[in-house]
Amino acid sequence: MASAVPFLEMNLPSMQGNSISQDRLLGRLDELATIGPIDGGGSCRLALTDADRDGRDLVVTWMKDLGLEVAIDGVGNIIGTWNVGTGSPVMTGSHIDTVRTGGRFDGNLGVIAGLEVIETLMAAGLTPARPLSVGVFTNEEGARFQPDMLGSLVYVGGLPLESVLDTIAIDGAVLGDELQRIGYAGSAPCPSAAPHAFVELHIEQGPRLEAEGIQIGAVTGVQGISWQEVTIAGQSNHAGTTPMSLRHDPAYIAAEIAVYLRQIANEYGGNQVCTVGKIDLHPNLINVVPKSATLTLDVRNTDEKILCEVESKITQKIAQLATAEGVSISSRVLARFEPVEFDDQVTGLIEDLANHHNRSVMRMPSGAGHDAQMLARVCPSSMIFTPSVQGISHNTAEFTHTDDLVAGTNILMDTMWALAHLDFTPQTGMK
Ligand code: HGY
Ligand code: MN
Ligand code: MN
Repeated sequence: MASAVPFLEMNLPSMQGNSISQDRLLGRLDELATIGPIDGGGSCRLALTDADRDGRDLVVTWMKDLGLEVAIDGVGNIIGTWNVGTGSPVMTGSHIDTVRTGGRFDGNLGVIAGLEVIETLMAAGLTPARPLSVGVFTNEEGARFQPDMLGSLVYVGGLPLESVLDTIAIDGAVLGDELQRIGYAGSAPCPSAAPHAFVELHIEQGPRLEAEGIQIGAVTGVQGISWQEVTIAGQSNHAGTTPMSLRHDPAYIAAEIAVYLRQIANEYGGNQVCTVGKIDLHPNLINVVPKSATLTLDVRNTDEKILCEVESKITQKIAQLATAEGVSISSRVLARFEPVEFDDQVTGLIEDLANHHNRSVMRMPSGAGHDAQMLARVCPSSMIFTPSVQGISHNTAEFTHTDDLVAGTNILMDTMWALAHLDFTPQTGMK
């Protein structure tokens, strides 16, 4: 059901001839991309590294230049608020931490577009009925610390801050120490008070919008995510002298697991995806049958029941492989989030506003995890997607056309304005 938003009565900013500034939007995206630069024009700003700190400092400067109230909470989330109007804020935002081979739009667009919306409204002398906030959430990617969306999960009370501060990174660093080291162990309370509503602008990071020739995604929810780390312990031995029949080879089992994940994803089809993204062998030498192999499994589906079924089959298969090879297996859960449904009223509003902006639009679930899926636990939330060229992301070749960036940000502006003037009876199950 789309929203029946009385646009004419709302006098949306775009209806008063206001558009965001393309030059300012692109200028900030370019400037942020220069922090943690890597070949190919992307960035590497793993959460709470020096590069992440430098990116944070830049965004905080932008927020302060806009006169926003800047709050930093105990897990390093940065919230910039334009404190006008009354009541709880309409919030937008995303993340600026990246994967190791990050593009220039993933997360960054959502933060910079939020600032652009506020700056445009200020310049137009338009004051919303509610405060507007822009969030920069810590460790959305989950590349250095797990789980992903860690900062927004703490922000909504999904994980206690104390337990999170002891999280160990893939490089051995401790999350709380890193927050202190980069100067982002803030004092603002978390969990924080729930916003009135939350809407996130993000690139799709997949091929669907481009393939279907659609300009805007009105996102209906986020698929379920299951991350685990599997450690296989075998017998280290000489590569040249050890007969194949006597081997207990963790690398071989790791490879078998990777092959099985591809097989089961193909067997289930549909939205099922399975990825082995990280394999570490020890001692990782050409002439040594490894002592151990540690690998990560990323398994996702929009349907929780199917996701559980796939997880269970993977667990059984790993046990069979281990027994046959005479290796031992241990595993730990790194992240487990059930599928999330966004508030249909907010998704409907986005759909209507896309039409109002003469942009083709379709409803779709998100394949990637996002901070919005955590905010959806405490307030009506949804997302606006812009197309990704060739569906590429988590890759420096990530690209979205300027026209789509500008249209997405203008729709974000009208959505935030409308949300500031709408009172919601939350529809989705708030946790
Ligand atoms: O893994 C994800 O879906 C997101 O990029 N954190
Ligand atoms: Mn992202
Ligand atoms: Mn990402």
